[in-house]
Amino acid sequence: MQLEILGNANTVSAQKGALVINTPQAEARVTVYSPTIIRVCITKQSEPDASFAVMQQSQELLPYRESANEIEMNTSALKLIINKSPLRFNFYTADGKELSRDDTRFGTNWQDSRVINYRKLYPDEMFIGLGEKTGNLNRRGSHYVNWNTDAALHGVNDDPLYKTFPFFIGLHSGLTYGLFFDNTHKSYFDFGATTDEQTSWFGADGGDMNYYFFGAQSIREILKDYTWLTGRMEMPPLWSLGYQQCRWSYMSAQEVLEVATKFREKQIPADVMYCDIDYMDGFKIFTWNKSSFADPKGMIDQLKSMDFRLVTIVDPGIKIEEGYKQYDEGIANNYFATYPDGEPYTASVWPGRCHFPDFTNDKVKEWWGAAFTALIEPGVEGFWNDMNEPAAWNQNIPWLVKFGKRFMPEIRNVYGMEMAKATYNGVRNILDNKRPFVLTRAAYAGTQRYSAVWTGDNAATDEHLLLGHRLVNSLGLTGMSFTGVDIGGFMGNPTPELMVRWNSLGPYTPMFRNHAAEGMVRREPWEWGQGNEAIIKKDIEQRYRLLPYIYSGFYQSTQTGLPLSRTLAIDYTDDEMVYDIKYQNQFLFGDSMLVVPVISTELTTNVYLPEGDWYRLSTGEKYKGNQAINADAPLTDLPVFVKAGAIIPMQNVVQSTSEQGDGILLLHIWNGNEPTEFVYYEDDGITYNYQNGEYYKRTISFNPEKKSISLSAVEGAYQSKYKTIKLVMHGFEGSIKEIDNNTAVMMINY
Ligand code: MIG
Repeated sequence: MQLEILGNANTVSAQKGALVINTPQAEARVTVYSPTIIRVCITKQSEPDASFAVMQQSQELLPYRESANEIEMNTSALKLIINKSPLRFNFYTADGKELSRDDTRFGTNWQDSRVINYRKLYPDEMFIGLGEKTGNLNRRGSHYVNWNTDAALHGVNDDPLYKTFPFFIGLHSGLTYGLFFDNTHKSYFDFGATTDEQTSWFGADGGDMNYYFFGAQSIREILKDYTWLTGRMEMPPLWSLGYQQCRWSYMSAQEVLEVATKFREKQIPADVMYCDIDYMDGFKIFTWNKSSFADPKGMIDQLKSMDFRLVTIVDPGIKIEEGYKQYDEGIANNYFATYPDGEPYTASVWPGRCHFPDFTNDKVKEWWGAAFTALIEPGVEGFWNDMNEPAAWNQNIPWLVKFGKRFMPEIRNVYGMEMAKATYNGVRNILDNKRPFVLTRAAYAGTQRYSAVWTGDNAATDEHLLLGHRLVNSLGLTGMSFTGVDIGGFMGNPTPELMVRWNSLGPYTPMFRNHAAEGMVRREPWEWGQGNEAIIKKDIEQRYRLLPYIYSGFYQSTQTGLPLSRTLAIDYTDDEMVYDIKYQNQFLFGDSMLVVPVISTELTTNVYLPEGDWYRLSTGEKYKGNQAINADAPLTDLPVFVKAGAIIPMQNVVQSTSEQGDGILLLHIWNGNEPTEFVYYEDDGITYNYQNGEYYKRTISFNPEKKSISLSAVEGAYQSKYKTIKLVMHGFEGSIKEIDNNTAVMMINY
C-alpha cells in the first residue's frame, strides 16, 4: 500500500469561479457558496464526482491574496488561510478565531484509493451529528462507519445502521462550525477515538476529499445553511402527522378494516393504516394478492369512509418471472443493475430471485414512478420504501455490480435516497396536486427533500426506547425533521408498561407510528388491558390536541431546516449539562416543550432544566431552570415541561385529521418575563396550493412589559378552519383589561 500526503502547491489560479491549486498528488478546488459556506474539493480525477445531495451552485469566486507561503480568502463571515507548502486548509472566523484546520503533518492523504483528512482536535472539542448513529449525543471519543446496512436485530451500540449523513457539527472554545463530507463511498469518522487526543479524522474508501465547511456561529444557523445546501422538507400531508397503525402484516382486507373500525368504535383517534408485504401477490411489487386483497379499491373506499388513509410498502427487488410486468419491462429496457458483462445482477429477497432497479438512472426513476398507478388508482396515498440499503438475503452485494457507469461501492449509500426520489417524483406526478407521504429506511444527505424516515428494526426494550430519541434528535441535526421509530419496538414483545411508556412518547415523536414484526404479539392500543388502553388513548388524544403546534413546527422546518424534535444542544449549546449522558436523551419538541424520555421501570426521574423558568405541562407547577430536579414519572404522566413565555396553539380532540372539529383554536400561553413569539401556520393540509399563497400565517406575540398578547395581521389567502381563538393562560393571576378586536391585541392585568 502506498501513502501519499498532499504536498506543495505548484500552481495557483482562478478558473471558472474556483480557486484551483495543483500539487503533485491532486488538484484542489476552492469554491464559495455563501459567506458562511466554503467548499474544498481535492481530487485526483479530471472531474470530481457529481453530488447527489447538493442543490446549490457556487457563487463567483471572491478575490484572494497570495503570498509566498499562503493564500488568504475572506468572506464577511469566514477567513480561509491556505498554507501552500504543504497544502493545508485552515478556517477562521472573519475576526480571526480559529474554527478548524488541517493537521499540519498529514492534512489530506491517500492510501491507494482511500482518501483521508486529518484535522486538529481541540482539547475541549465536542462533536454532534452524523444522523442515524448510536452512541452518545457528544461523539467525542467515538468512531463511525457509513455503509447503509439492513441492520435487522441491531443492538443499541451497533454501527452502521441504515443511513448515511456525513455531516457533523464541531463545538469548541465557544465556537461552532459544520463539515459535510459529500462522498458516497463507504466512509469513516473518528472524533478522537483512536488517536493521541490531537487529531480527528474522516475519510472514504474512494472518491474525492470533497467537503463543505460551515462557519456560522450558532447551530441554528449552521442547520439553516446545511439545509439550504441540501434542501428542506416540504409541508407533509396533515394526515401523516396523525396516529399511524402498522403491523407486519395485516393479512387481509378484512383484517385491515376490522382494526380501523375498532379505532372508531373505541373513539381512539387515528389516521393511517398500513399494508406490509403480505398485501402483494407473492411479494411482487405493484401487485395485490388476489384472494386476501381481492378488491383493493373496495377496501380503501371503506377506509376512506372512516377517514383512514392507507400506506403500502414497496421493496426494490423485482421478482424474476416472465409475464410479470415489472420484470419484463425492466429486462427489455436494461433497467436493472448488472454484472460488468451486462447480465442483470440477481439476489434473493422476499419474492425469491430478484433483479434490482438502477435508481441512479433517470429513465428507471420515471419507469418506477409511473408504476405507482397500480397503488394510487385504488386509492393508496402513502408509500413506504423498505429494504433499500439495498438488502439481499445473507449477502453483501458484490463490488463489481454496476449501476450505469458506477459500481456498487459508490452507489450503495445513495441507493435508498434515489429510490425514495424515484418514488416521490412518480407519485407526485400521479397524485397531481395532492401531497404524498413517502417513508424510507435507507437514506443519504438530502433525503429530506423526498421522504420521511424511520429508524428500522428496533427492539422492544427500554434501551431501544431511549436510543430511538437520540437517533431522531441526531437525524434532526442532519436535515431530517420528519422521523420516527417503531413505537413498542419491532422485534420482541414489550411488557404492558413499556408499551404504555413508549406510546406516551408518541405525541412528541415527529412521526407517530406503532409497528411490530411478524409473529410478535398484537400491538393495537386495546391489546394491553382496559386500564392501559385508557392511558394509551389519552396519549394519542394528546397528539391530536397538539396538531396545530406540530404543524406549525413542520412549517418552521420547511423554512429553516430546524427539526421538530431537537436535542437541547441546539438551543443550549454552551450548557455542558445537556451533553451529560444522564440528560442527553432529553429534547425540545418544537420551540418550547421539553420532553424527558423515561424507561418503563422507573417512576421518578432526574431532569435537567436549562436556563429560564419551566412549568410542568400536566400540573402547572413552576421550576427554576439551570438545575436538575427529581420529577414524578408515573406511566400516566410522562415528564413534559413548558418554557416560561411559551405560546402553544392546540385544538380539542378530533378522531382524525379529516374531522372538521369544533372550530376553536386554543392558544395556551405560559407566563414569563421575556417577550416571546410564535409563528402560527395553517393550510389545507392536503394540496400544494400553499405554494401559491393559500396559507394562513400570523405571528403571535406575548409582551410581559406591555402586558399584552397580540396577533399580527394574517398573511396568505387561506381561511383558517378555526372560527374562534380561545386563550388559555397559565401562571397568570389577574384579569383581562381590554381587548381590541381590530388590532387583535389584548391587554392583561396581572
Ligand atoms: O425483512 O416488510 O424494517 O419494518 O415490517 C424484513 C417486513 C422486511 C423490514 C422493515 C420492517 C418491515 C419488514 N421488513
